[in-house]
Amino acid sequence: MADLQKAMAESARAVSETLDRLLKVGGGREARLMEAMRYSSLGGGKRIRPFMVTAGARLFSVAESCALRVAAAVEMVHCYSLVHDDLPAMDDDDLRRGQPTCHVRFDEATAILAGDALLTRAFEVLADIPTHPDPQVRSQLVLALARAAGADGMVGGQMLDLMSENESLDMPEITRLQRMKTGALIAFACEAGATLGKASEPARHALRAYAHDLGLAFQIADDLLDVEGTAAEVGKKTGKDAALGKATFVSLLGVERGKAQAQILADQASRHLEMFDEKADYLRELARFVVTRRA
Ligand code: GRG
Repeated sequence: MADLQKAMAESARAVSETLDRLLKVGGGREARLMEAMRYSSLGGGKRIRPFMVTAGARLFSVAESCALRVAAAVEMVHCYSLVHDDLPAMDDDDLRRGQPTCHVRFDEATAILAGDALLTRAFEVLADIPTHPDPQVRSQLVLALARAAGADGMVGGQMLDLMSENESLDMPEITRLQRMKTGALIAFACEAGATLGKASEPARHALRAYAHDLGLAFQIADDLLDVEGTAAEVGKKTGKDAALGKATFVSLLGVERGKAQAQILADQASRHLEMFDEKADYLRELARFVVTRRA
């Protein structure tokens, strides 16, 4: 795990540098918008999704500069979702990554605009030439991220989540909701390196299967942290799912079975990587990290 932590820290540093370059504050009166975008994307976070991109790209010897742009784009989309999720109209949270949320630090209208602009900047980055010399690869990345982030993916999942308060969803319904809300972006991140590297269909299939199981394991771990973690550890309010009467994997399975299920999924995720050599060790270790993390 020591190696993984070093590799994640190095990837996080490189992604932050890339975000810093891609989100430069200009001189106009609208500079406040970019300040809110930078506040929401440069102030911490585990950078798990960007790491999935850089670790996946490593399997196919993709140029680091290309992988980092895709990693930054996926983090921009993730940060936009957090900014909007924290708004009073949604979860109404005042703490994120241990800091005041964007609408608390700035104001609601600025937070909405900062989220919108992070989302659009992500697509601008993917579509731009330095992301990959082949326009077809760039177009594939744009299409895949749009699908993962939109109505059939993350935003659709958020809609289902908002509608599920005080409803008793069953396991297939929760699984569908979470695969859309958090799984789709994770799946994009895990497959992006294969897209950049023009990998074979079997390789892509293996990464999709890995992402499927890892995404569910990630969500169960997130549910467990909401039950067992503290705000100081997690950097956001905990105990929210129970307070809102939300059905989660853990409310259905209970804590102990939830932990066991997360472990089974993480092991299963790693087994999907059998066709890859030791270059996939970081992804294998990541599966263990996802279910043992405390934040
Ligand atoms: C509002 C469009 C819109 C979508 C919101 C993903 C999402 C949908 C909301 C995020 C809220 C949330 C707490 C979801 C649960 C899983 C999750 C995405 C947790 C946060 O991800 P981490 O743990 O966070 O990777 P860091 O801060 O480390 O990046």
